[in-house]
Parts: sequence; structure tokens; C-alpha cells
Amino acid sequence: SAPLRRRVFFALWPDHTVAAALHETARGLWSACGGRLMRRDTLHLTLAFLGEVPNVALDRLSRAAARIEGAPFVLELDRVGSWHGQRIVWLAPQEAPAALSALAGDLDAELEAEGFALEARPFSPHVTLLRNACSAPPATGPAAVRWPVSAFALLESVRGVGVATYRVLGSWPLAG
Ligand code: 2AM
Repeated sequence: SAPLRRRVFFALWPDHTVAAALHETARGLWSACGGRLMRRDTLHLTLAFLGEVPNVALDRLSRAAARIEGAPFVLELDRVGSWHGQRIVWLAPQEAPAALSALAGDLDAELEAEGFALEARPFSPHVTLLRNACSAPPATGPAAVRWPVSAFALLESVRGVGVATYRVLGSWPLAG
């Protein structure tokens, strides 16, 4: 039977080429740092995390997304870091492009206008590459990944046996 609720979030979802580059970087870090390597087809940058929402709310999510008037931008993912508590190793932009911060901020505002409550914690753009990894990844090493961004997506997280897979529910262009 179909679930009545879905676990969803908005994210930047890489094309095959960028996902392959991210995964290469992840493998390099994994060899130094261990842990669990995120699969290539799951790599993403979260913009807004909603968690479980009822199916009937999906229309409101689409409406919020459709109101975004974003501009395309290029992300230079040139910084490796970790969060010790969660033992996550991630890749992030040294400096977030203004268009990325604007996109996340506008999305938050539109989601709140549609009645969704979001976390107050500040936007910290990152792509998780490893979980349960060492807490001191090598700062130098992988080359920066260049990610031209021209759309954002709504993703559903589907819990499989042991693994989560993600399904794109919708995608909206950043037409400029
Ligand atoms: P993470 O990679 O740093 O764990 C799907 O779970 C995506 O949503 C992941 O990118 C995850 O971030 C993010 N996520 C999970 N729970 C979250 C929360 N409570 N707040 C913000 N982002 C969250």
C-alpha cells in the first residue's frame, strides 16, 4: 500500500558528470579516512529539509518551489570538512555564491508562506561524502569539484533495507 507520508527535502541534484566527480573525491577521502562511502546516485546538496510530510501537502511544496525566481550559478566545492559529533565528512564551497544563499533563503520564505515549519539552524551548504568516518579528514588532497547549477529539485528519501535511496519528485529551473 502507498504511504500516506513521505520524507522529503529540497536539494541541488547533480547531473551524472558532477556526481561522478563528487564520487571520485569521496573515494579519495574514503581511502584516507574510512567510514561509509555515499553511493554516487545519492550525492546532493540539501537546500531545505522538511522531513515527513503528508502526501496531500506535496502540492503546496510544488507551489512554493514554482515561485522561486533564481539565477543559475557555479558552485566551486573546494573545502573538505567534518562534523565530529556526526562523523560526517563533507565537501563544501569555501565561499557560498550569493545566488545559492538567495535560493536557500527564498525557498525557506516560500515554504514558510505555505505553512511549513523549518528549522531555525543556519543554512550550511555541504555535500555529505562519508558517514561514520574519521574526524580529521585530510584538508588538502582532492581537487575542487566545479558544479554548474541551473535547477533545484524536490527529493523523496525512500528507506530500503539498510540503505536510503532518493527519488526526484520535481525539478525547477533557475532561469535567471
Ligand atoms: P546530511 O547529509 O548532513 O546528513 C537527506 O537526509 C538530506 O537531508 C541529507 O543531506 C541530510 O544532511 C539532510 N538532513 C537530514 N536531517 C536534517 C535536518 N534535521 N536538518 C537539515 N538537514 C537534514
